[in-house]
Amino acid sequence: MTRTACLRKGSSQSRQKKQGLATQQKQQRRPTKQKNSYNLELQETDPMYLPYLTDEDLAEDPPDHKSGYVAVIGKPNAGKSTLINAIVGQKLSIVSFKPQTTRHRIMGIASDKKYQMILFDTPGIIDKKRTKLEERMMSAVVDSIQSSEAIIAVVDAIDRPKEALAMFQPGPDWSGPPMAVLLNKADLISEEAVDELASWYKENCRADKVFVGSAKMKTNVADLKEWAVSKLPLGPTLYPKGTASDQPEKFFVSEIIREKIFFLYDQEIPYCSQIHIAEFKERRRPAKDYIHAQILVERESQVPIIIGTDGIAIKKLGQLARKDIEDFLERPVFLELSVQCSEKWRDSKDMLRKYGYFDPAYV
Ligand SMILES: Nc1nc2c(ncn2[C@@H]2O[C@H](COP(=O)(O)OP(=O)(O)OP(=O)(O)O)[C@@H](O)[C@H]2O)c(=O)[nH]1
Ligand SMILES: [Mg+2]
Repeated sequence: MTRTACLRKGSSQSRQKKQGLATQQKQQRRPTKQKNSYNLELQETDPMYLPYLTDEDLAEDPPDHKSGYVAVIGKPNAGKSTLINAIVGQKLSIVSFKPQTTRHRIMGIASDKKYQMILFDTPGIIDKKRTKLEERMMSAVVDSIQSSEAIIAVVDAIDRPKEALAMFQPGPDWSGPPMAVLLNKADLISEEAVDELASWYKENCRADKVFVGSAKMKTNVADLKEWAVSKLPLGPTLYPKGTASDQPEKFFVSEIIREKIFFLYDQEIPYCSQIHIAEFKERRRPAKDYIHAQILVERESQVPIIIGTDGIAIKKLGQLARKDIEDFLERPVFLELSVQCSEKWRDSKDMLRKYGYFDPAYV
C-alpha cells in the first residue's frame, strides 16, 4: 500500500459507506484525552477527505499498542522539518535553506502495528515577535508542547550551543513531557567537534537524552524515533494506519507553492508572501484538476517582482510548483497563479484568520 499524505478518496457511494465506518470506528477509538479532536471533525464534515479503511485499520490493536503526540521544536533552520520528513518517510513539511520556512504546526504520522506516533512540526522558536503572524507561529509552538507526550528539540551543530540552548532549555521547575535533544547537521563538522559538543550538551542540557546525527543523511534518526516511541503511553490507533498526515490536500498544495517561492525569490519576498487556494476543482479524467492559487504580497512594489520581466518569474514558479503538486497528488493538474497585494497582511488578524492561522486544523 502506498502512503499518501492526504487520506485517499473513494467513489461517493463508497465514501458514504466508509464515512459510517470511519465515524463508528473513530467513536470507538476516540482517545479519552480529547486531544486534537478537531481533526476528526474535519473528516466528518468534509467527505473529500474520508479515508479508505483497510483490513489493518479495522483490526484490533494489540493489547500493548501505544499512541500519542510528539512535538519537534528548535530554532529556525535547525532541521526540524527535515527530521519529521525522515521519521515519517515522506516529504510532508517544506524545507528550505532560509529560516522561518515553517509557519504552521504540521502533523506527520508514523505508524506501525504496535504504535502510532503523531509528530508536530513547529515554526522555529524566535525571541522577538515582530508581527501578528510571528505571534501566531509561536503560539503554534506552545500549543504543540502542551499537547505532547514527548519533545524532540533539534539544534544545529553549527550554532553556538549556549544560544541554541537558551531558546528551549526548560527551567529547573519544568514538569513537562520528557525531552530529547538532537544535535543535528553533525555531517557538517568534524568528529572531534561533534564529540566535544555532545559532551557539552549532555552536561548542560536538562534533557533525558542527547542524540547526535543528521536529519538530512538520516543518521541516528532510527534511534531517536525509537526513543520517542518509547515515551508514548498505551493507547489506541487514532488515524488509519496508512495515513501520513491529516491536513487537507489544499494545505499541502499551498505549502508546495510557498516552498518554490522560498527557492526562487530573494530577500523579503518569501516572508511577505502567503498562498491562498481560491479554487480547487476535481475533474473527471481525462480533464485535469483545476487549482487557482492566489499569491498575496504586502506591497504593490512586490507584485511585479513575483511576476518578473515578461512574466518569466511567475511562469517558472508555476512550472516548478505544478510538477511537485502533480507528484504529490499523483494526478495531473492545471495550476493557475495570480498575484495580489494585501497591505500588512502579516499584521491583520482578519487576514491571518482567512489564511488559516487561527484554524485549529492548521494552527
Ligand atoms: N547538512 C545538513 N543540512 C541539513 C540537515 N538537516 C537539515 N538540513 C538543511 O537545513 C536547512 C533547514 O532545514 P529545515 O528542515 O527547513 O529546518 P527547520 O528547522 O524546519 O526550519 P524552519 O521551518 O525555518 O524553522 C535545509 O537547507 C536543510 O536541507 C542535516 O542533518 N545536515
Ligand atoms: Mg520547518
